[in-house]
Amino acid sequence: MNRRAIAQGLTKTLNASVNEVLASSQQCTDSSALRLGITGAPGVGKSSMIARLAAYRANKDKQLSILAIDPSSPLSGGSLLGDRIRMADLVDNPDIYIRSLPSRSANDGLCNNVPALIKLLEDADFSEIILETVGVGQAEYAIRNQVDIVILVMQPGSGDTVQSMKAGVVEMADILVVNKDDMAGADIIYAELGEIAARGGRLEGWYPKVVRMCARDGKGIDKLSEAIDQAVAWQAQHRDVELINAQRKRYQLQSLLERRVDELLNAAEPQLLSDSVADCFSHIAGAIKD
Ligand SMILES: Nc1nc2c(ncn2[C@@H]2O[C@H](COP(=O)(O)OP(=O)(O)O)[C@@H](O)[C@H]2O)c(=O)[nH]1
Ligand SMILES: [Mg+2]
Repeated sequence: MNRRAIAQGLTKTLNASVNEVLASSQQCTDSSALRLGITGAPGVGKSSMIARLAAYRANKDKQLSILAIDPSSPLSGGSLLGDRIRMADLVDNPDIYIRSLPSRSANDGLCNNVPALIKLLEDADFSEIILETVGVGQAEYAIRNQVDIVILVMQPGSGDTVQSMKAGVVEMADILVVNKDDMAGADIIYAELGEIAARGGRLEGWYPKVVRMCARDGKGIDKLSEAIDQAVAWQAQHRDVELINAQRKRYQLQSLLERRVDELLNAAEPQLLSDSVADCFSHIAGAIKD
């Protein structure tokens, strides 16, 4: 893997303007790479879990990349993952590429040009691409259509965690993880998630797997990896590739349009706003294509 080229490509793509993305006219749709989305509140152990998972799943025939879109992620700070696992463990792994990205640039909790960033990694022949997003509600919805499998990570002991999660966030996951199994209260949240999973997931016929693990010492990572393989096998039989591609395209289209409208509004203010809303609207709508 050419880390330098990948790093430069990612930076360029991250900063690409709407027009540059359009000009590249790449189809950011389904491919052979497996896309895993890992989400959950800050501090539940997403980064720690990803480090374990990546080390467990990567090998010379299966290279893996990680995009961490998490402003609070220690990935960006240097010392990755708390006490036991260090960034160095992954950085030294020839089969893993990690990049952390600022989420400031997009308003949905992801960053700009996520579809094109993923496409770049797919073209670089990674077999698996892991996206870490901070659990702010919006990002879960934004990520859902960009990945094949959504993994929601939770931890015990935060009281009424499951009930208090925004409706739909838990239901949207394909795999539910109770991390920090070493902490008190893990049984309770595990049972709660089991009940939710039994109702069925976002894909009809798929009942989300519930996995408990401890990212700190790695216990249970084999179960998580197994759950991913089961979800992949199930999806291979049941997924509607045309629908998935349409949803991915729609997301990309919508985020490019939103950015373009933002750009135009910023450029036109404040004079523009002295007109009626209808006039402003026609002005912006007309300018979108220019
Ligand atoms: N007790 C315990 N702590 C953990 C476990 N996994 C992660 N942590 C700690 O939780 C904190 C947040 O972890 P991090 O991976 O950065 O969480 P993220 O914000 O979700 O990416 C760190 O101090 C980790 O060492 C675990 O399984 N058990
Ligand atoms: Mg993190």
